[in-house]
Amino acid sequence: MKFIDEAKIQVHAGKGGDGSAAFRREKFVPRGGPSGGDGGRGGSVWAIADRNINTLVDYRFARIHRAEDGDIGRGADKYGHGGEDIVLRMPVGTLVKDEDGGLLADLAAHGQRALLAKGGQGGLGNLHFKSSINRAPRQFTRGEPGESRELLLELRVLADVGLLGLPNAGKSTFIRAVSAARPKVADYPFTTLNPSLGVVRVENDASFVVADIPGLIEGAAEGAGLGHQFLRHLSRTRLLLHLVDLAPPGMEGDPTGADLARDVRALANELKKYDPALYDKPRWLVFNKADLLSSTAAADASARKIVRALRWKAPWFLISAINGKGCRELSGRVFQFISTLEKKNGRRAA
Ligand SMILES: Nc1nc2c(ncn2[C@@H]2O[C@H](COP(=O)(O)OP(=O)(O)OP(=O)(O)O)[C@@H](O)[C@H]2O)c(=O)[nH]1
Ligand SMILES: [Mg+2]
Repeated sequence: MKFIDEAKIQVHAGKGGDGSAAFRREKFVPRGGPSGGDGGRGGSVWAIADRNINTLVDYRFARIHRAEDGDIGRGADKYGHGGEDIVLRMPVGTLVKDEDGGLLADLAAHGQRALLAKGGQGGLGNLHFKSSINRAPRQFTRGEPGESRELLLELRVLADVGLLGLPNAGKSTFIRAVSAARPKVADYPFTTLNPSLGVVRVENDASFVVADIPGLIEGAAEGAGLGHQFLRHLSRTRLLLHLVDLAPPGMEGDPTGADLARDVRALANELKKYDPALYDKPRWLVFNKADLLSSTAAADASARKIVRALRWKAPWFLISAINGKGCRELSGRVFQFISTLEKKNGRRAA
């Protein structure tokens, strides 16, 4: 299972400006010769690897990238201005492929550049066509078109945050609430069969990556449910969000929250069985489906009971993934947490 962030874009380089077919017409220059300058070169489209960008999410919104055309040549020996190049900043590690999947560029290191679409050459002005037998050429050439391409950008990404929880806890719903990813959501267990990623955008240049994985159940280490092999996708995350359904069917009459607390412990145990390092990762509790309780106060009281029963020391949150309530605040806190870690330890090598 590969986690791949991808985007399809179009790049269009600028057309070269046409050459000019002008003649000198100055007062004191009788029988002026050809004076048409060349057209300017069209702008090219480049990619550059930038370590400050970590996802391709921007390219899923802004798909078409066009560089300027070159100016046409003018009389009086004037050359047209070249069109401005554009440079697209992409995460380090981005692979640029053409429509057929052929690799055009591998932006492996910060600062590496690749030409994606070359600007058209400017046309030649009639200046160039003057010869001993033709002193007044009217010839000029047109600018060449710039290259145009459909490209596929691919980036292997590592998830910063992993979602953990029983089947139906609302993991996929949560990822839909906070990212553009659209994993399947349904009211039966084990809807998610394969892990998938969502890129959560906090502000303009600030984002992090969340992994949605299948539900985990007690006994997974022994093969119950979908087993626990998929937990390997969480091994390089920095934070786990443990989603808990506050109102699972059949547990409505659980005033002390004892059963839910027990479930939280059971899943934590499964983590430990898979890999003690996973168990030791920072883990936050996220109580979901607050909307199913009679009021926010009632949901908050339920959550507090569980927190108390667990003697939970780490952060915890109350959300409603289905209507997005509390999700922004949670994403903000997650982002803060991850960026603080990054400042301390440096960015994780991919
Ligand atoms: N009322 C309510 N329902 C929710 C909320 N979040 C999720 N659900 C519902 O709970 C059911 C399960 O949601 P999913 O997002 O598929 O749960 P999951 O944790 O991804 O489940 P698996 O992939 O099977 O492990 C769906 O019917 C959702 O609509 C919520 O905040 N409130
Ligand atoms: Mg799911």
